[in-house]
Amino acid sequence: MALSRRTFSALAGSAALGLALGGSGGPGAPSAYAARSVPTGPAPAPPRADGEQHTIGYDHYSLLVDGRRLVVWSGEMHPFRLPSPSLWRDVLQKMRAHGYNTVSIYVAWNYHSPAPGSYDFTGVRDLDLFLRMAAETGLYVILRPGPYINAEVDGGGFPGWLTATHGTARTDDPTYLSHVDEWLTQVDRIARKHLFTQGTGTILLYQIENEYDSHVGEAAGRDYMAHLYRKVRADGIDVPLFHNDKGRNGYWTPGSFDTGGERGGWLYGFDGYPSPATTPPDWGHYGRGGMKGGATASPSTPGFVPEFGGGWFDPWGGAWFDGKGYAEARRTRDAAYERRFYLTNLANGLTLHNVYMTFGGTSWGWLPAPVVYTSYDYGAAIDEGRNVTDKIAPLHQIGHLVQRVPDFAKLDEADAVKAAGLKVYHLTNPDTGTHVYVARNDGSGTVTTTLPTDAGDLRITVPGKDAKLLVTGLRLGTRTLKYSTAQPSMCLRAGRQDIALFTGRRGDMAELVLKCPDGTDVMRLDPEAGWASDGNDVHVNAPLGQGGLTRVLVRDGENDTPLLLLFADDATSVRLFPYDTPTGTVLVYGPALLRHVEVRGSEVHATGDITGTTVLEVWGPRGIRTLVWNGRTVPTRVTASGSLMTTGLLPAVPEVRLPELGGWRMRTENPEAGPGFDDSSWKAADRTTSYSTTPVPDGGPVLFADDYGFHYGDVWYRGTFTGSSDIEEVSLAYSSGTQGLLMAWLDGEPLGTHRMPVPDKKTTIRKGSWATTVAFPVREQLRSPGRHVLSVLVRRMQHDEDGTAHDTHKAARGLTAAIFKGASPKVSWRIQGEGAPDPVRGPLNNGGLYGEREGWHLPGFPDRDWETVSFPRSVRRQGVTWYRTDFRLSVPADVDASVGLVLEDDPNRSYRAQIFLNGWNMGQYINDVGPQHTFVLPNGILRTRGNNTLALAVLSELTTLSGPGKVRLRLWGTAAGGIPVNTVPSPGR
Ligand code: IPT
Repeated sequence: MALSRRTFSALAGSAALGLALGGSGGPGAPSAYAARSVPTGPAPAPPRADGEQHTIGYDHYSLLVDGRRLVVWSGEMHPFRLPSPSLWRDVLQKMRAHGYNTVSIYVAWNYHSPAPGSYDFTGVRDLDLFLRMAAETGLYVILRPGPYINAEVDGGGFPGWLTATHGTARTDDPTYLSHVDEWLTQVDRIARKHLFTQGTGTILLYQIENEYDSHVGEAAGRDYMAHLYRKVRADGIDVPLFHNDKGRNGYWTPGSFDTGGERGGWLYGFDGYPSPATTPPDWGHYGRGGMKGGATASPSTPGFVPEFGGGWFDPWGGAWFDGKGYAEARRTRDAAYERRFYLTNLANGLTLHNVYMTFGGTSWGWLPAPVVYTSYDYGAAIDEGRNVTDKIAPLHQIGHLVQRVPDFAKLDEADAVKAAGLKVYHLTNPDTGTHVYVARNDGSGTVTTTLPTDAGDLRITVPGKDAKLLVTGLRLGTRTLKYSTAQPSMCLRAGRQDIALFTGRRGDMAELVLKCPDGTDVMRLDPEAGWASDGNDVHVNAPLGQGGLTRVLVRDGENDTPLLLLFADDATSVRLFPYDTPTGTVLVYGPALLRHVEVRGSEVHATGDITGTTVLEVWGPRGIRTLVWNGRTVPTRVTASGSLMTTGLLPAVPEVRLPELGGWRMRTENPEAGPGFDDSSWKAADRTTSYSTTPVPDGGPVLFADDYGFHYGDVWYRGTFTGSSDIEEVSLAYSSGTQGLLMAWLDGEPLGTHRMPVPDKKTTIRKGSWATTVAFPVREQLRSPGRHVLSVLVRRMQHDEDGTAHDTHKAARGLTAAIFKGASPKVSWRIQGEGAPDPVRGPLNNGGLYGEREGWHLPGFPDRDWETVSFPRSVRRQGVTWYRTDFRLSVPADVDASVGLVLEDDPNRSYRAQIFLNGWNMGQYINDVGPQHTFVLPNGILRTRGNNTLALAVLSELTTLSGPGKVRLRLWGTAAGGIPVNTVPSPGR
């Protein structure tokens, strides 16, 4: 066993690091630090910006924070997918309460940079604020600023303007690197103020690049990675760096590229998104079953999965993609899926885990990559409306377990164990002697069988496609557990007693045996539990989920620390929240969420959320007598289990009523289609060269929108030519991404619409390029000598990601060529896309529709003279129609209401709508594609106590009638509690 240990300490600058880490030893050379085994012991206290210097080291088993073993249990969320900073804190607190100790975030370059040299980290882009909140919440941060991130965002996070630059991205091309350096300088300037090593924040680890599996064996790739490494170090980032290997191929292990002589500052990580249909893979160090790659590729660093599926993304609906909506993702990757795969990861000795996603959020505006629609809910444990779903149970239980039971930070493989019908993993902790068994059922039927353990044969039941964790010989405070058929989920000391929680499925029978001296006094505090003593051991059993929490108190004369055993099924276990305060640990049972606890003398002040009537019960430091919940003292009594329990039930959430939406006003636009429109302020599209990967058509001109500085949303073209009666047809070639669309007019008369892909799949699109040519016959009355104007609107569905590092984000967007049949007139083109970026809402909020350029989406736009209409609507029109209304909400101040907007209509109608709430582009609804019908309206942008403006920009075709049909507000979740929400500035007109 390799026991070398590396400490990566708080040092500024890479030179000093190189020294401290042992200079320029080659790959595999012994670390400057003597090999020394780090014993199993309590995990470090939850992190904060405490002003102290800290070390972040590691050995083969785990990270070592200030010399203590830390299991990283991290959840991914993207601040850029939640454009209301107050709500970041809500999600972070939910993660902390449910067992996470770390948050992992991407930082998306495109979100912060509207143009080269221009960077914005204010408002909804305030990275500094996010990092402060994470530290205040007591979470470590894994920072992942790319420069490439993938993440199902436009261009994989590359800014639109990068598509129009020279050089191949994701290589060591100097032009590309100069842009990258500019980005990293900006991010690192903020990140270096929040390093855990420096005590100024909680950044623990930092990722460079993302799933980079091209150019691996080439100098272009190695030099690129080396450049990024050195750049980040030169910027003063002194925490361990890492990369997430896409294919578990052993790419980018320590020593695989030049880190400038620095050793010990690089971890190896690999990602995994196994399909629910597969057998969970053995990716740990043990290299079981001949498995190569995974952690075996880097024996000196701890097993690290920077991304492991906590759900999956969903594509557009309709015949082509068949996205089914996120309820389906949450069904196919349900709680049992997470338990089965994550327990396998634990059984593989992995000790750094990140659940991608834990909160998916919203790809609002023009953020989504072509592969996804607006919602990025991901089927994650916390849904897009910020509601905690029942998928949280395994994550909550495992998260608290690995934080509060230190044995899991150091596991060796132990003798093989077999149990009929199950796959069994057997591990031990070499210091404590605890044995760990993960019993996994890969079949679909329930298996009841005998599991031979070192503490004897255990009768266990594991449902199909599920898994169970058992331990023997585990220290529970001052006592020892012989075995348990239920999973230990936490063990803590509250006041003068130890508390241990055991969990399982509803209806399971938990059986456990404690080593206890004769004369042990066992008190069953809830009637469903049973117990017996045989002089040496105490046997306890409890059916799970019969009446909530089951409590059993164990006391004996020789030991003045009682042990309280708690038994809970999944639904009950997620209402148990441990919280460390400076006065000691507090355990709270009952609420839907515990946000914060403070002990002030004999008073416990706790805040959190309640979603249904409940008791509150609190165990804590000695002498607590009063419980103050969300600022109000609640009557309590002291129970036999040593807790304070409310004497009555806390009330459920007050009712929240949402108004009907009415009073719509309507205005049509697209004057650009008319022959008389003045386009003299538009840019002339007359370039002849481009850095796009799409070839410029012979004889030019370049019509690609990116080359004219238009990167997001809709783009208009007007081509003026002198006509002749010979023109029979005009063919328009365009490239748009998945659900793009092109509409054309000649002299103001509709020529037609083409959609990408056509819904019946009969289109001739080259998959991957989303480019095609469409021919429009020109009717006789439009063929005449004299001036003609061809107007074309292209809805672009963002740039491709660049997953393979072949500049696919540079595929053209917009019109690519126009060809006439019957004649070849010389056309002079002008182009217009989005206006100057909205300084508050950012570059991805708007495209180039007339209404957007004129501010029709903004609050306060004078719409009094617009026509009054009511929904449902039935119109036939090619072009853009806007609808606006106002509505007022009065949600009680102490209620967190999550609100969505629902659009529904006859699915045969071909139209789509962009949804603007108070000027913020909350996404795109495509009526005949779906699958998304509900769009989140995030509080902060949504004024829950005030007035709101809703605007819909509807793009409709001639082929069918168009709506909107039914448009309504929907209550997505309510909780009594919540967090204070600051209004997000929403400047109007
Ligand atoms: C992996 C990416 O790293 C991440 O950004 C995201 O795209 C995720 O997948 C899927 O949601 S890459 C993939 C090949 C698994």
